[in-house]
Amino acid sequence: MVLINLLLPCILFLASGSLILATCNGHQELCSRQYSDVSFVGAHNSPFVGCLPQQNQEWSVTQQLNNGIRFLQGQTHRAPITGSLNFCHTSCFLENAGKVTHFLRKVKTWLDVNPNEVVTLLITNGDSVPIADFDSTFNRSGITHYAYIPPISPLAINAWPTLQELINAGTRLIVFLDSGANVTEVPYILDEFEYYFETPYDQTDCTFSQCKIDRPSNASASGRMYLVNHTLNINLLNTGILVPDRDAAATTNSLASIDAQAHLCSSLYSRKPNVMLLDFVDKGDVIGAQNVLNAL
Ligand SMILES: *[C@@H]1O[C@H](CO)[C@@H](O)[C@H](O)[C@H]1NC(C)=O
Ligand SMILES: *[C@@H]1O[C@H](CO)[C@@H](O)[C@H](O)[C@H]1NC(C)=O
Ligand SMILES: *[C@@H]1O[C@H](CO)[C@@H](O)[C@H](O)[C@H]1NC(C)=O
Ligand SMILES: CC(=O)N[C@H]1CO[C@H](CO)[C@@H](O)[C@@H]1O
Repeated sequence: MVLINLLLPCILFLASGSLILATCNGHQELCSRQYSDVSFVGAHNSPFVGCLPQQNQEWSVTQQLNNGIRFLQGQTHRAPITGSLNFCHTSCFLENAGKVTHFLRKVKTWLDVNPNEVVTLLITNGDSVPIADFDSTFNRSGITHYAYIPPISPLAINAWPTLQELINAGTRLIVFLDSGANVTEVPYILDEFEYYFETPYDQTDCTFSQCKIDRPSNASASGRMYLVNHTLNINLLNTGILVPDRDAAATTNSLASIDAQAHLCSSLYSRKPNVMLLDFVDKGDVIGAQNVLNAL
């Protein structure tokens, strides 16, 4: 009896320690939720990091991940001369963030040391690069084995595994491509618009007073997850060229602003957004907003 009394604090300490460790994306409550029932704040143009007008983020991808961002979006193009698949903004002359392989290696290294985390990539295929080139790019980075392959494609919205199931299976990377996916050829690169609809981008209304379906055009909301472009642009020196509004980022990414648009969306579609896509995820309270969306 004395022995048990002596050991009890120790047992409780160890038990609470293991409870704390049993989390999925940082929260025990998320483990039993289906992937399609979890909301993420996403880094829009995650690879374009810096202080120039065409750059959308200030944290490197590893910093984004370290700070709780689990949804990374990026735009690819073929690099001139080398022909490699790179993350470039509109054109590789404007912004060239390097090879997709290098980016994927950083994500893979991060997944290696963070075994309870599920990460999503949304890649756009600006130059209609064949899907096999994406496959070889993924293979070269060593990340492919983490990618989730649905048992059937497309998977119904209510058929997604839970975060715990994805973690247990070691398939903690969900990959979407906006065009050119073909799961017969490459089973883990999923067609974004079979799974999601998106609200309009290039928004200049800082109140985000809409939550319209933009792509696919005429899509029905039912049966789809959805992504909200909560990114604010300004008209650069009245040239008509829209660039991310860096100065407003703290307000755009405040809990109040994200929450207000998410509420509008939820009221229209009777489901909360799956993704709120954001520029400058280092500004505002984006993880706070994600926690509110997930009712944590
Ligand atoms: C990528 O790796 C997989 C598994 O090893 C292989 O089946 C596939 O052919 C590879 N893709 C390319 C384009 O080399
Ligand atoms: C997908 O790939 C398969 C196998 O190569 C091919 O038969 C099919 O036509 C492709 N689908 C589309 C839509 O390109
Ligand atoms: C969308 O619906 C409108 C009205 O029904 C139709 O005119 C238009 O062609 C449709 N667009 C596409 C891409 O299907
Ligand atoms: C302005 C802008 O770039 N908007 C983005 C909205 O989100 C989708 C995600 O797929 C991107 O394709 C758009 O580029």
